[in-house]
Amino acid sequence: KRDSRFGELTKEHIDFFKQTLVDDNAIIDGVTKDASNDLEPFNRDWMKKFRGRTKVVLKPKNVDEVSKILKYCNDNMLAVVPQGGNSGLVGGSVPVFDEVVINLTRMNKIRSFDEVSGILVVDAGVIMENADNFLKEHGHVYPLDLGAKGSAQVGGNVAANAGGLRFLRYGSLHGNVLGIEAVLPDGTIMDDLSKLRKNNTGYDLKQLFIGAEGTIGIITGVSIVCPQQSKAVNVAYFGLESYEKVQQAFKEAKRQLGEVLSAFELMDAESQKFVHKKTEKKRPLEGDYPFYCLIETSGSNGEHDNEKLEKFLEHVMGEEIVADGVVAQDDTQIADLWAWREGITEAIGHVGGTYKYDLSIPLKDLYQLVEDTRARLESKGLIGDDKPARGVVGFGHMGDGNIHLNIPVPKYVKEVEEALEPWVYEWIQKKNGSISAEHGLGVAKKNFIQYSRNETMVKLMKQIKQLYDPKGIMMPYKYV
Ligand code: FAD
Ligand code: 2HG
Ligand code: ZN
Repeated sequence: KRDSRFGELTKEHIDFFKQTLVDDNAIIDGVTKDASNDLEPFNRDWMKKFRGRTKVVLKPKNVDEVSKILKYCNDNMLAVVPQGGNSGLVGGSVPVFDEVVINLTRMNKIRSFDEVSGILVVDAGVIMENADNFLKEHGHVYPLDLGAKGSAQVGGNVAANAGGLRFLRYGSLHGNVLGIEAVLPDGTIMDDLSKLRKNNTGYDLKQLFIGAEGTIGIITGVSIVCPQQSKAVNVAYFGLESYEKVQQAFKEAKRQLGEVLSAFELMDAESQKFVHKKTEKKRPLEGDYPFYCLIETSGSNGEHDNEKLEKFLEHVMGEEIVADGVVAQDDTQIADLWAWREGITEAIGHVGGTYKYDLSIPLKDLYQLVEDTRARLESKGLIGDDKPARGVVGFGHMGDGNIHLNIPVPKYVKEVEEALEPWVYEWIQKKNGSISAEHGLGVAKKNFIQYSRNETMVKLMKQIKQLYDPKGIMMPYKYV
């Protein structure tokens, strides 16, 4: 139900926004005229699962504009949703009712880069692929990579504390983000855009914004440390006969590839079928296997890395840990192999909708959940070509103990949802896992936080929210 404490937008509000954001295309105004078509992409999430009905999208150009409009919203009790590239997968980036959308797209400047330290300072709205391309021109890479890099923004990455495909090597944004500039709901600008690797002067407040999903303020600038681009990158794609062998392969990869290992990703047979159906590309391996892994190495010495990788391959094939494998010979083949992993979400999306669960589970049980889910939906007669669910797919960041359980459906239906929730979350709780490894809670998981956090933790979160956003204008109806 819409919270009646929040004001409804009027012409007067629009006049203020127009005075404050002077550029022509800075406002999509659905209050004084009909703008439903223009507003639609900002109201609808990537999965087409959540849909709001905002009447206004504001696109500020700098931190002062963000500050003025947030203060105004706070003074006038207008609810707010910050929005980046709108690629989030938990419905956080779109309004639930008529919240004001503050979209960061136009804050897209690279502020500075230091080639010696590798520290990049950007506006929050810089698209991650643009950041990565800029960094590559300077011999560096963005420490994060994910399938939505063409639309997701640096600010969105930080707000969601995204993990992605380079996490195994470069770690969490909690370590890589050195500073944040943010605007609090009352308009206060929090300038903590530090460029220091170490800074132990009191509480590290910027950490609260990493993963806060827009609930305590709007991130406008980010300082982030970026690694050198590796001269030698190799990618291999394997087929394996069992999850037991996948675990052995991971152990061997860590043991033998150690410091050059930069990704270890898991894809099950169903995930690869969906990609194949969508792309119709020739599959990397001839045979069919229940599991596939993608391994990437990144190092500074090509000869040394190749030698290591070859030895590793010889070993895992000789010991029959890996049934078959292929190694990319050039950059095109590297991209082609990665597409079998990165393309899964999009390929599955073509079915229509997807029930998505993004979970951390102790490695030994990581795939068991997918099998249990398959058995459960099968026993209820819910999976099949003419059934409500078209499959049960498991893939993810094996190296980080993070699996993505996806159930593609032509239409979102209660029957499937009720079979999955809260059952999946109960399963996770029993294993002491996390119901959100890297996508956040948004609106999708707001009722399930207690499966991964105890009462004391939830209470402390509420206190923090109260402190930063006493009027509760940021992201109402979402997780806190
Ligand atoms: P949005 O979707 O716009 O917003 C995400 C959340 O952050 C929302 O709650 C929003 O309110 C808030 N927010 C956005 N910008 C700001 C800001 N400036 N200040 C405050 N709050 C803000 N995620 C992963 O972790 N790993 C993956 O591998 C991965 N792969 C993906 C692949 C595909 C194909 C897709 C569609 C998504 C994937 N995601 C992944 C999820 C998503 O792309 C990431 O979470 C991404 O970081 C979101 O960035 P965004 O700019 O699109 O943010
Ligand atoms: C990935 O790892 C993303 O590809 C998306 O986090 C996962 O679609 C998903 O469930
Ligand atoms: Zn992921």
